[in-house]
Amino acid sequence: MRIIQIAGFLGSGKTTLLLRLSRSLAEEKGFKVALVVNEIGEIPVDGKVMEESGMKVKDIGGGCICCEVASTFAKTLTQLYRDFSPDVVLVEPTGVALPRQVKLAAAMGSRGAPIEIGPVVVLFDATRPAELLDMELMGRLVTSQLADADIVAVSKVDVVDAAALEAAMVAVKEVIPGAEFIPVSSVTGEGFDVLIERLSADPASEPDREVVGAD
Ligand SMILES: Nc1nc2c(ncn2[C@@H]2O[C@H](COP(=O)(O)OP(=O)(O)OP(=O)(O)O)[C@@H](O)[C@H]2O)c(=O)[nH]1
Ligand SMILES: [Mg+2]
Repeated sequence: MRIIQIAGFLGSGKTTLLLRLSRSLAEEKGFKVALVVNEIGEIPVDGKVMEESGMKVKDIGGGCICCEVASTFAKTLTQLYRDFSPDVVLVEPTGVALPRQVKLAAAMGSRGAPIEIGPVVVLFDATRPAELLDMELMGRLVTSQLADADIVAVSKVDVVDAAALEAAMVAVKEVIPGAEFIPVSSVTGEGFDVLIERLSADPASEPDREVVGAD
């Protein structure tokens, strides 16, 4: 059961991407997909609609899955495995969570489920790079989130021009030199082919991928 985090700062486009991505992974790759959402964001996830398309949705409230409700998160993963046995679990943490802590919390579910910690996708909103990386504002948190990314998905590229996209990537590279970028738009679907291939790649081809879990 592969756990894929869709992380990133508040409003970066996590839920919108998660909804489109979950459909693509189910339809194009034939994966059984579950979603775990840790907040009441701008766009609600309509569990009923998603479940009609054969997915399972769990909504965890009452705190952050990387700290206050980490054990609820771990139990939710175990339960999902027992009841639904998904191939992929897409997780949306809150916009202020640190992906490395969410990973640790997910690994706690490995006592009751064979958990593979998949790639961490961190969204970076291409429409406001300067504000996001301003160290007087949210820069420290955003930089910390980006440092945990396996893939930086530069989001909302449908509303920026090529120069602005380039500037956003240059700004991220300055703080995270080795970042792997995929420019994406959840409106047009740009970048989704690349993202889907990257997320569904066989983990055996990525030797540093963490695999933990019950046998
Ligand atoms: N133009 C454009 N707008 C987008 C895209 N993705 C998301 N948005 C918009 O950005 C806003 C925030 O999107 P959400 O998907 O709710 O972002 P989020 O990261 O889940 O937000 P929180 O959960 O509140 O942190 C919404 O108004 C979306 O419609 C995109 O690819 N292109
Ligand atoms: Mg959201």
